[in-house]
Amino acid sequence: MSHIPEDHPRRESLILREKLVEDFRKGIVVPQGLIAHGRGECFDYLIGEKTIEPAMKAIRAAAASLLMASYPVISVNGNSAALAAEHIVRLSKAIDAVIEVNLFHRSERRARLIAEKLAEFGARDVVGVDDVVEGVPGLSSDRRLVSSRGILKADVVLVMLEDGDRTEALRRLGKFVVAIDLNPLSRTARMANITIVDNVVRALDALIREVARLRNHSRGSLENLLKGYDNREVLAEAIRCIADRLMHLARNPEEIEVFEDLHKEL
Ligand code: PTJ
Repeated sequence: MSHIPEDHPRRESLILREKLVEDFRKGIVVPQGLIAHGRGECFDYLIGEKTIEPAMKAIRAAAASLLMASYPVISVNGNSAALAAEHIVRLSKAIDAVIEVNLFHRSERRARLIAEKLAEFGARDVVGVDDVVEGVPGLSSDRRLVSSRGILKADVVLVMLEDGDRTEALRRLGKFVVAIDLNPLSRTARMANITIVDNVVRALDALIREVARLRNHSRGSLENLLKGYDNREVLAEAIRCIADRLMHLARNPEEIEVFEDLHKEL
């Protein structure tokens, strides 16, 4: 990994980039994944690079749904493995979920490399490597290839950095889909039952904490939490967060950080 100075103002963001580049070189991340990350970074800027309140609402509902699930599955692709393998394994243990490798740009080698990376972080059993079947009707991408011990059997599926077609196809199959996607306008965001508009790294961290907090709550209280959740409203709230933030800066130019002696340079 390239050296990133301790005091670099954008250190956290650069570390994530380095993780992706490193795993791109290893063959875990595809080139398209680097582009997808750039789109995500842009939305992360717009939400202020923090977990916004609507994301917190979605995280609470997601934790409730995962705790109530009878067969939860965490779907992992190249980018999510590069950015958050450790979080994914920790969450899978906390909710007793199966981890499945599911790729848009699939190759057996990539699937195996991702499973090996997850195993390095302590994953016991990762499906979706050499046990996949054509399991998602109406989907022509490689994401239709799923495991009968994983997504095919799941009632709740957690997806990250997705393409909307698959989320829609999973919904048609009757799966309850929780998505993590920084873009509140994406098809994935709109097709999922619950959408966490946040960076996958922050979102998983918060989700693990929320699962621990809700673990001993009664089923009735978890059900109530879910009943009160409205994904359309939460997405609208996330869009308002971005709009309000931009309008605030547009109306208060003194809050835009610039180099003070800008004009003296002329
Ligand atoms: O590993 P593969 O073969 O399965 O391919 C993975 C990619 C990411 C290439 C594939 O799924 C893809 O093309 O995804 P999309 O359609 O570009 O969608 C990715 C979505 O994730 C976009 O809406 C991005 O805004 C969002 N995103 C990017 N980085 C992050 C993110 N969301 C959360 N956290 C991020 N770090």
